[in-house]
Amino acid sequence: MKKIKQPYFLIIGLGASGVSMAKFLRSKGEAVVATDIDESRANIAKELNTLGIETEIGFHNQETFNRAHVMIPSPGIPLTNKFIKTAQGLGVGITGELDIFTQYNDRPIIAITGTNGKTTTTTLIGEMLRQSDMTPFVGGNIGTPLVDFLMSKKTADVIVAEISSFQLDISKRFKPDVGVLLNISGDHLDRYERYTAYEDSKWSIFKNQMSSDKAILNLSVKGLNKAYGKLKSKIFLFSSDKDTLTNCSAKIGSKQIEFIMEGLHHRIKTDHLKELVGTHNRENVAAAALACLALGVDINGILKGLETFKNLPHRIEFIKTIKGVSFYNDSKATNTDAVIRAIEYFQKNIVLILGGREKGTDFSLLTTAVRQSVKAIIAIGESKKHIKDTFKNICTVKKAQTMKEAVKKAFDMAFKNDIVLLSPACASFDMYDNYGHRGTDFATHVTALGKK
Ligand code: UMA
Repeated sequence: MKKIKQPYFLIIGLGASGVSMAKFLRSKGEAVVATDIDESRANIAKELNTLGIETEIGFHNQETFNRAHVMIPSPGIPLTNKFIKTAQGLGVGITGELDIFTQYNDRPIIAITGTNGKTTTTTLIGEMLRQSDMTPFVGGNIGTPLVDFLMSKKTADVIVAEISSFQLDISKRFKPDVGVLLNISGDHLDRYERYTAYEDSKWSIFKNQMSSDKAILNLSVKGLNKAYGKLKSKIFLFSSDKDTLTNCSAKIGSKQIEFIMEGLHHRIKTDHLKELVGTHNRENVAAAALACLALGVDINGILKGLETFKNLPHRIEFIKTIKGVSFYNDSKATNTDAVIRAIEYFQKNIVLILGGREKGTDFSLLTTAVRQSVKAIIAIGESKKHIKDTFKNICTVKKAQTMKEAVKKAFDMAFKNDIVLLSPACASFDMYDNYGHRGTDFATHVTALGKK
């Protein structure tokens, strides 16, 4: 660190989140230093240098951490990182994107968290608001950092923010006007010492809410009773397996969702929603509609939003049928709960492509669903052996080195009317840049197979 003498913010990691944060703080006149352990971030560092941001790329220097005023780690960097820990021990402050955003934002916020369904629900709320003639800014963990809104010249009636547990872990001040907790199941258990720490992280989305704020909750989330009493905000419940028809709630049936809001009854028919199939999506619809109703949005805009919503890629996405075998890309299913939802949705013979980088994954949680509908598993990625060991006495398990080989082996094992499903229960980073890259590769090999 050559030049900077005054107190500076240290941005750790120059992915999407770090780059935006560095630019934002610099635009506010702050002294900013940024560091990334990956040499390939050198190009983006050059761009930041032109803005007056000093960078250290390809390594981390403890001295640079120790001399910072406040550190801002990217969400993907564990707070147990030794450079961060040492600097914290010396009294260096630490904060994250949510608290910086809270400091500067004056727009109402709908924030959505949960293990699965966050992106779909966030996108759906954005669509419902747009169809109600409102202007939302949709961002957060979904991909566009929240501070991008603060830097843009755009206006918005509402911020719709997808929020991850990693973002919540470092937040002290974030307070959504409407907070949504969709569900909690095992994920990121490589990052959390205990499952309860991950649960607590998810619940913390409500910790700063006041009586005028709203909490949208899945009645079936474990630990609800314990956390419920502590919430200061007004509660709105939804559930697909428990009776919820109290005031301010949604009851999810197999073909419709019923709402009671301050004495008014609404009904949303769901059996025709081809873009939002399965119980998990009906829960997403209920949560999104409740969030909008809680904000005072008219039911007609909500209904229009449902009609115009397009399913997001890599989520039980139909690719192609070849000789009667239908291929589906569910690459976004990066934990066991998401895979169970996909298997339960099909309820027929499935050849499942499973595996990748584990996150403290307990594959045995899939046993019941696999016994019901999976005739064979093709194991890919770093977790191949773990998967083979878990399922070898339950169904046929074959290993594949590449996605091409996995698609070929799956097709060979499938009969007419079977499903080949990529639903990996793992992160993609052992073989790909991200889940999207993995899903696209799967689709490419399926399409090529169809041409042969
Ligand atoms: N890095 C270091 N030092 C380290 C470790 C990493 O410098 O010790 C660097 C890497 O070299 C890399 C950067 O940190 O350049 C990566 O930071 P990051 O992993 O936080 O990635 P971003 O691109 O900033 O993306 C983050 C979120 N990523 C994670 O939470 C892991 C994105 O969520 C989010 O869209 C983006 O900010 C914008 O807000 C992705 C995600 O996978 C989709 N989220 C998890 C999930 O949904 O399950 C939580």
